Amino acid sequence: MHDVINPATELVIASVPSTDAEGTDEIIARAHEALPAWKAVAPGDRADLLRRFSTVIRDHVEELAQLEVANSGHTISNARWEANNVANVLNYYAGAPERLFGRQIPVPGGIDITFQEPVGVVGIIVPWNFPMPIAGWGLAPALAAGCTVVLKPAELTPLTAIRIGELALEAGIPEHVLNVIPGKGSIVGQRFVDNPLVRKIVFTGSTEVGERIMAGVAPQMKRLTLELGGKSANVVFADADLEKAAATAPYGVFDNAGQDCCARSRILVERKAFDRFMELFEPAVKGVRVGNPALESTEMGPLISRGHWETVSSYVPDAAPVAIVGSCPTGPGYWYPPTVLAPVTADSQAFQEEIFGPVVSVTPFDDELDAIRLANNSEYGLSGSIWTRDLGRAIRVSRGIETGNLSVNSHSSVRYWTPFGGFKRSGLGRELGPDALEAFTETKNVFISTED
Ligand code: TAP
Repeated sequence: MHDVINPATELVIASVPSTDAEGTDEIIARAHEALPAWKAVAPGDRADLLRRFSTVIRDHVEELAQLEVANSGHTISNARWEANNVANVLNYYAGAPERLFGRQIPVPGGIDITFQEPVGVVGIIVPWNFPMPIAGWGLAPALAAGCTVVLKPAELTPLTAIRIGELALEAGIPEHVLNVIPGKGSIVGQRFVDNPLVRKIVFTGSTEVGERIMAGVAPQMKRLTLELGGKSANVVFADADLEKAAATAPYGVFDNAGQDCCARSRILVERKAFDRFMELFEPAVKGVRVGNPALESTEMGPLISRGHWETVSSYVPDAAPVAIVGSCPTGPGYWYPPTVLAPVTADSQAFQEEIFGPVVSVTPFDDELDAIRLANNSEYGLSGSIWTRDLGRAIRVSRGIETGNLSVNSHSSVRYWTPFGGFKRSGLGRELGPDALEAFTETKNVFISTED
């Protein structure tokens, strides 16, 4: 058993089984046995089941959100958004089973037709920072494609995934089609990698573990989607609406206490606007309301664990160039205040490494080329923002930055209608958007002779 701790109180709120390797293999075997029947469900019926699943989630948004507040320290408003996101994504992919078309290709001597076949059992490995949405982005298109799913939530945050598994059954998803398996990554996750009945892995987590999984699946040529770390740039040009850029910058990096792969944790500001930006940024940072995540007014909760608190703190040693510090509660809970380091040079650890906490660095740049060079001075390429009133520049800089998801004059990152994923060491493949089912199907072509 594993104790689940509320990061805002440090109290144990539940105890969850730690599945062992044998137990994991048994569940994988059942998911494999459930495949033929799930694949045979008529597309319209599979669509109906996914819509019903979406509705049941929608009916339980408040319960799921409260569970996430207690387990992960997410603010209640974020947690409601996250639960609704699962319902929305299920509803979106409920449109897919009836649109899984093949093609008809005229070839000499006959025709060739193609089929999109489900890859088989899909293993989804979820990190602790967004337990609900990340589970949903994998399981919804996988189920829509006719795959069955084994899903491992993070050991720190298993509660909402376990509940979503129960709600799937309540919605009529057949037994063993969606299987939630709590336990350790090194045991349950490793079985997903090693067990040949799992044909595809969707991994979201650190680049380090992603690398190991990629190497681990190579001998079996298992299909793989990787959503990994980030160190995204928020690029602010002097011609931008500086008031808006500065007022929203805290929410682009401190949302979910900075435990966000898309966090804009490097703010790059054109040198001639640097002082003005910092002047505007200070009250915005100090105004972030950090505290009890169950309160409607709270904007930022605690970090996930004591161990993670120590990691984040290590990026702010006594000698760090701390320019602005916000406030946070004292007492029980893994609280860390919004912290701004400035000016930070590109060779420093805070500029290069993913801190995954509410710590942001600010660095000046000289011109467009310098901004692109600095933004690309990272092994990661997941997200980012560009602030300018010059549309041509916004497009030029967007094309220049090596990253998968950008927003102009906005800090939003993920929309389930559009493909999401990273360049460089931020990942492999794309989730969400209209083409997501390609990652859960194999294309088969069948030649039909028209010879006499
Ligand atoms: P990890 O430590 O990599 O853990 C992620 C998941 O992998 C957990 O469920 C973990 O299990 C499991 N795992 C650990 N070792 C494993 C192994 N050997 N084989 C299979 N599974 C294993 O990451 P984290 O600290 O939870 O999450 C933070 C990281 O995720 C950050 O780098 C963040 O940027 C990234 N992230 C990326 C995205 C996208 S969409 N790109 C979104 C969110 C987060 P345990 O429960 O045992 O730890």
